[in-house]
This record gives sequence, C-alpha cells and structure tokens, in this order.
Amino acid sequence: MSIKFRSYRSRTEICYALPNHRSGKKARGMTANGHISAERLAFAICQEAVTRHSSASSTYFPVMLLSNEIDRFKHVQDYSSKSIWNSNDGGVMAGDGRLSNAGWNASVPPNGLANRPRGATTNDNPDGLASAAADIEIETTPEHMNLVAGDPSCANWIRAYDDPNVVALRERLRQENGIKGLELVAPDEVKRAAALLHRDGFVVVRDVLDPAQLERIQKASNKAVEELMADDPDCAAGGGAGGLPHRYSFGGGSASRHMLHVKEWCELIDLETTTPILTEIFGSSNYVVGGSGGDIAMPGAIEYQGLHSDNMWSELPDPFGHINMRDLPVPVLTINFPMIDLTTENGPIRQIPGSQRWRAPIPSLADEPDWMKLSTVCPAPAGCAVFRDIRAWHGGTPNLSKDVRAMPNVEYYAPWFRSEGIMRCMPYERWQELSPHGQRISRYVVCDKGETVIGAGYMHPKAKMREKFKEKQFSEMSPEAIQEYLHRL
Ligand SMILES: O=C(O)CCC(=O)C(=O)O
Ligand SMILES: [Fe+2]
Repeated sequence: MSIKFRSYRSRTEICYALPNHRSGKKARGMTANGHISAERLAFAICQEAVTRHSSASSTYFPVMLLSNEIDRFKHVQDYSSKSIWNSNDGGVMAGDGRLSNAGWNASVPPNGLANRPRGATTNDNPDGLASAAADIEIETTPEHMNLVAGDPSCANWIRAYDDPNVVALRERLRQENGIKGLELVAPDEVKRAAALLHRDGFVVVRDVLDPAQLERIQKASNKAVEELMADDPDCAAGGGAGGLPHRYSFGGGSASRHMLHVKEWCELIDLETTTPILTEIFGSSNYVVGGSGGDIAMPGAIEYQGLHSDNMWSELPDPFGHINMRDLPVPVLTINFPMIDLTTENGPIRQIPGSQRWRAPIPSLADEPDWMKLSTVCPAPAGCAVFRDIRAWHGGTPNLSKDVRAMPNVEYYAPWFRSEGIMRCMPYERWQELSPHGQRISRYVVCDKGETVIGAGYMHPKAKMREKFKEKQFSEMSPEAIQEYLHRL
C-alpha cells in the first residue's frame, strides 16, 4: 500500500509532518517516484507525536485517516522507554498470527540496488567471524560476506507475485520442493531427536511451543519486523543473508546484535520441550546460550541465499592439519522457531543432510545441484522447532507467498565450545525472569545489574544507523564505563 503525496496534500505539508525532514527535503522512506508507504508515514507521525510528548495534532489527522493503519503503530510510543523490551501489543496481524501488506516491491530489482561482486566460486568460509569485509557497501551480517554475490538465476525477473518467472518457479516448488520423507519427532522422543540431529545435522521437533507461547513470540516477531520495515519500507536494504533484499536478520538488525533484551525471545531459552533434547545432544546440561536472533524472508524474497555454514569460529590452529571443526561433535546448535507453517512456497530453510561432516567446498549458487535447492524443511507446522548443527550446509529459499516467513532463534554452545563472538546483550532484568537452568546457561550473555545494554532496543537495517545509536549511548556513559565495556567485549 502506498500514498502518492500530491494526490492528497502538498509535498511540503507532509514532509513537515515527518521528523528531521522539513519542507522541501525528500522524506525518509519516500521512493524516487514520490511515493511513501503508509507504514512509513504512520510510523513517522507516531514518532513525531512521541517526540512532542503530545498526541498527534489535527494537522496530521487527514494523513492518518488516509493511511487507515494508525492503530497498528501504537506500539511505537514505547520507543523512548525501556518498556519496548517487554513487547506485547505490536503486530499487524490478520487474526491468525500473520503479518500482511509486506514485501513484493517490484521497484527493487533482483539482488537489490547494490553493485555486487560476481566472483564467488565457493561458499566456504573457513574464517567465520573473521571474514574480511567486501569493499562494497552491502548491509549484511558479517559472517555472510562470502554470500554477497547474490543469485544469478533470477537476474532478469520482476519482483512481482504474478511475474511469469515467479509463477513458474512457484508452480515447480509446489510440485517438487521439500525433503522427501522428512521426519517430525515429538518432544518426548528425545533419543530419536538427538540421533537424527547427529545423522542429518538437523532435526524438526513438532509441538514445541503451545498456542499461547506461539502467539506471544509471533507478536514480538511481527513488532521487530515492523521496526525494520519502518526504515526500509520497500525492503531494499535487507540486512541478513548476504545482503539480499527482502531478507532481514533479527540479530543483525538489532544494534545489540541479538534479541535477548526482548522478553519473548528469552522465553525460548529453556523450554520443557527443548531442554531435554539439547541435553541429550550435547551429552550434558552444561551447554551455554551464545546468542539469539533469527531470520526473516519477506514475501517477494525471490532470490536463493547461497548454501553456507554459520561459522562463528576461526578454523582450529592444528599445526599438523589433522583436525578440522568438522571432525568434532556438534559445537553450536541453533534452534529456529518458524512463526508460520513452512510450505513449499514461503521460503522454507534448505538443509543438506549429513553435510555437517563434509570437508568438500560448499558450492556457490551457480554450481549447486538442483536436488540441494529442493532439499527444504517443509511441510512443517508453526510451533515446531528446527534444531540445526550450524556446520550443516543450509540456506534461505525464495518466499513466493504473501506471508512473512520469520524464524526467531536461540543459539547454544557445546560445553566445550566458546567463541570470540559471544556478547553480553541480555539486560539483568530479563535474566532475573529466567528459570534457574535458564539463568545458568545465560551467564555469558547477561549484563551486570544497572549496566547499559549497548544497542538493545534499537533496530535498523543499516549498520550506520545502528552505530549512531550506540555512539549516542556511549556519549551518555562515563569514560570508565566505556572502557570497561570495551575491555569486557
Ligand atoms: O532464512 C533462512 O531460511 C536461512 C537464513 C540463514 O541461514 C542465514 O542467514 O544464515
Ligand atoms: Fe545461515
């Protein structure tokens, strides 16, 4: 949905309504052809109202009526306070937990507006978190810098639900997509779940979240998606998954790099349906939480994300070259929680069974065989959990549906594994609400009592904006507090 400015009010008047964009200037979120999404507009008006500590004045009222969406954005009023950490009332939901009216922005070309290097021959990333940044400005999670070449297969398509190429791919996916014989286990099949995880590098466990839990995290997830979209209404920037447009990372989009300042994400840490399985897989309950975020494939994410491992380590410095991270038991597990049923066409994650142990180079999209592209985790119902050994080759697939496919996650390190990537990002108040086991395993991510949680509570797809937010936080801290934070990072 978009509003053409000059149809209703003069450009000047509406620009005036937007914070930091006074008359004559191009408003943030306005596309080149003079459109602005209703979402962006409503969001901006709310922000303005909050800034002025008053309800929106009648000057803006006609615009609000036009947008007809203002109620959806009431939660923005939480922005200036820490109550944003207790998300509860956000969400553009259609009654069944789905976000509507998002994605499919035909103005965003395949692979986005970034000028991408074309040279990648494999997706191996032995340096993990230490990956060198590409010399182009692409918004992505740093560990995915080796995926920024994009997807050549859809280079000439239009990002539209009815584009003939999109229609043809959707039809093909309906026929062929999905791992044949995918086994979904029940939460009490603990040993079977662990055996499948060790065999395949992933396992799907059904009925992990009860309906009330699912609804709570769906609302929190929708709220976070709205925050990202408010600053990127046509989903052009993206920010996850190698910088593909129409894809975001919850963790990458959060200025704290994680989502553990949000109550509903913390609720996922220690569940009676997942903890016994984690304990069985790791062979001990002494594993720890390493972080939490997740991935979002917006409707109209037509590109495949290249296969990859989520390396969060530098390769082992074995002087004899005998041992590689792939020879070890599972070092890091991520549990992904799909917020909607995963179907053939809404961007189910693809997983290559057994690949957690493979030493072969990971193929780029151009070289990937067809069967791997179709090796996706579907059908799988919302409320299930996808446990993943993060070494296993996996990747995002096209979301050709009209639904946002979000998958919040929690990341766990084996008792013997630690990473330089771990950050203290959970406010003390959140930690206090956890179970005793939850508290123990969160000891590396919790902040001190009264400590500023750097970056928490601010989401933006652009790194520059996230850095600005943190700079502002630093400017309000004492030099000693900044130094302590940096030394303990
Ligand atoms: O969104 C997905 O399905 C997968 C994303 C992913 O694996 C990643 O960005 O690391
Ligand atoms: Fe990944």
